Amino acid sequence: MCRSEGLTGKREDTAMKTVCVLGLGYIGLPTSLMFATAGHLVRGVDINPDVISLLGKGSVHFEEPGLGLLLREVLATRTLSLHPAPVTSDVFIICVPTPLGNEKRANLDHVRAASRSIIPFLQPGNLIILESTVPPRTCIDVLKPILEESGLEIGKDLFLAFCPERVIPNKILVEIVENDRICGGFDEKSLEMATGLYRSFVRGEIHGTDCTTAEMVKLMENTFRDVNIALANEFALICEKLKINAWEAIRLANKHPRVSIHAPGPGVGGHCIPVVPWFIVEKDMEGTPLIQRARAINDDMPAHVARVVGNFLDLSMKPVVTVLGVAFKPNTDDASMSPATRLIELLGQSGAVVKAHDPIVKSFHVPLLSIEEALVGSECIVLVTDHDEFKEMDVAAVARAVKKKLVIDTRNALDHERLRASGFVVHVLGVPGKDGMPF
Ligand code: SAJ
Repeated sequence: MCRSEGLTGKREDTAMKTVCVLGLGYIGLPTSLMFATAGHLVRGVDINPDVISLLGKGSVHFEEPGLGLLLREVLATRTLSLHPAPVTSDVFIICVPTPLGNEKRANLDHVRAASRSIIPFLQPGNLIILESTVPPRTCIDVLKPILEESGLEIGKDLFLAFCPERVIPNKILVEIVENDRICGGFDEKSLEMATGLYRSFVRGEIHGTDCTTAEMVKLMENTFRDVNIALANEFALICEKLKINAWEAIRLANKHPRVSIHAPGPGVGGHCIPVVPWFIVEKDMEGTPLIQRARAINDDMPAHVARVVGNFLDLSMKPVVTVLGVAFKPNTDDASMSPATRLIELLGQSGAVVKAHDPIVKSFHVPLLSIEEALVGSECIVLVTDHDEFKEMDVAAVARAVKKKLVIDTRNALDHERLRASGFVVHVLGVPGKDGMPF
């Protein structure tokens, strides 16, 4: 037995387990750290030797508040050990990526490989938990047959559950503890075991259901967000045409007690929201017109922003366009599937010389320049990511650096009055051309 106080502050007697976590990325690493802090013996496994070696030195491979500190703590107390391959354990938790594959279907190669890799280590009584986001029925149709190649039967010798994460980057260590969780069990016993395990650190409620419902719940959550962002984007485009301010209209509509319209923007990025709706669509192409339309609207937003830039500048004349921010969301270093990628590509194809700057992102597929370099000769600044740093920019210095004073703010995040006072023409996504420019 172990007493878990740790980060959860909750004193709960739970049987100490050996927990093997497969995949030490955005979810697997924090999950390992939380189980280790709660007193379990965690074996973190990653197929990438660089990740194992870096983590072993107490450094983390992505930015997340508090993560490095916690890693060093659990390494020092030896409640976390790091391994290149699975180790015999009571529980196996699979946290591997499920990217979008061919024909916009989930690529489950990593899930299959991780499941196969634990077969030699499975013993009667083991619990296997999938955390990766997957299409409905993956536990039943994909995981179960693979795990049963061990000769052990799910529901009799082995127990299986799907327990998706719900955390948001930058607040992972808070949300992983505080948020309610959904836990889908193959049967009652699997559900009971998985729920008991997560209770060792989760302070939110744990809601039990079956595996396939839990898989669908996870997809519904992100699809809800994607469809709502598409609605906000569609409103923004209509408001531009109607010559009204979409942000003001949304603010007022949200005064209704049952309305909560999302924010328009240059498109939707990240590991999940642009990908996950397709995991529902692949199960029923004919039955998902709304989800598919929402995806198309959000995917087209970078093209809309590129068209707006083209309304102000003759791109064939090769003007320098400065893209500020390539992260998919503010104050993070994560540029996965960022709308900046498509925008930069489209502007480049139209002839613009694109210079990109991001104060936080370290690596991106196009070179990231310093703010000074990115502004030299600029004829248009496009704000893509609303990092705090951009909101605090020295407007007078920016005005001195650029060739032409034009800003396109796709997030309605900058101080437009200050920019205009320094002589900038400012266009805001979803707002008619105050400065006299047509759409
Ligand atoms: N965005 C908008 N308008 C909005 C909100 C977001 O354009 O009103 C854009 C953002 O700029 C960003 C993208 O959408 O490019 C996604 O950002 P996000 O912050 O909404 O989502 P993620 O991908 O960081 O995290 C989501 C979360 N899911 C939900 O909010 C339903 C998180 O809780 C999940 O854990 C995560 O997906 C996941 O892993 O599934």
